[in-house]
Amino acid sequence: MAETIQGLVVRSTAGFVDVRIDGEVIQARIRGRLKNTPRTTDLCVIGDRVMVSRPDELSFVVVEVLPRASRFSRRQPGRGPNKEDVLVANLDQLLITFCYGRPVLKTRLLDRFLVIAEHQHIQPVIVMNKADLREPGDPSWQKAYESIGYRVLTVSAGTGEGMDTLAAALQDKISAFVGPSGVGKSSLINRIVPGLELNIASVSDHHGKGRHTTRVASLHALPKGGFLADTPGIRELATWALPIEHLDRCFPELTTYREQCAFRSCSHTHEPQCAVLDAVSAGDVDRERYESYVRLREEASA
Ligand SMILES: Nc1nc2c(ncn2[C@@H]2O[C@H](COP(=O)(O)OP(=O)(O)OP(=O)(O)O)[C@@H](O)[C@H]2O)c(=O)[nH]1
Ligand SMILES: [Mg+2]
Ligand SMILES: [Zn+2]
Repeated sequence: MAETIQGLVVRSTAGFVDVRIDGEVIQARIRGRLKNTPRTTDLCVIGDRVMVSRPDELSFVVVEVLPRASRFSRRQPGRGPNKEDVLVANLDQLLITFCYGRPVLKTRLLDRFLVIAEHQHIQPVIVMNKADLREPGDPSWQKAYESIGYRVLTVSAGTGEGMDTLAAALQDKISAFVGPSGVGKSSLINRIVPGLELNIASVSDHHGKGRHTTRVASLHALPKGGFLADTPGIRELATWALPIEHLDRCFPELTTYREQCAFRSCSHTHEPQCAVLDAVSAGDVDRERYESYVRLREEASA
């Protein structure tokens, strides 16, 4: 077997991947034997570290996908088989992106993104784009998240507001923009990575529904170090492989309370002497966040 070399997957389409090796991007096919191995997860996605061999002058072959340190994934939407849909592997930071104007922010969906980031130990940052469309007055949802300890960055790809702070937060990390279609993920990346010119939705969308302009996820090198992924808009986000008994740990504001419940395996939904339920009643835990917890719990036990 010829010598193998390690690379980083920056784009992945059926059977072929673009791999970055020493600052250069090459196209490689995935070895047949790898493709035919049974699995419940995606074989090779952006952010994966792979071993590549070069059987002859003209071709590159991925012979191994290295274990993932972390991944942003969900349960594959639709009914089909129970399969993991991995969007990006080996992430340091998840840029959970929503916007002012349209499409309107859905905090239930935001909480799903946060839970997945917490479960995978990926640093979450909430990015609110289209600051130019913001109405006067601090929105109340933002204070609730900041008091839990989440960072909220208000930016505008259109006017450039907040872009320096955002760019600084990306330095030397592997980050990914994730969020619904139409919030401006690709627009933000175009502003950060000079000369990239990703496709963005060009006409204003009157219905506020995204149109899925980005179809294939891609990873881009940042000018001063680090990588930044663009991903297609997400409408459905069912958690994958999150044990129900771990769900309360994915809500950082419950940490101090969940240890004080009378029952060790307290679900924090109906038990007596539940410190979480008490904290919700007392207004010490945000009721909307608690409601997200209950819904995710119901879903996980369904
Ligand atoms: N007003 C305003 N509009 C913006 C801003 N940033 C992006 N947009 C607009 O939002 C729309 C969607 O932008 P995209 O960058 O394609 O959104 P996306 O999140 O990549 O969408 P998908 O690829 O479908 O997931 C476009 O019409 C942009 O021009 C902004 O800061 N302010
Ligand atoms: Mg896009
Ligand atoms: Zn409890």
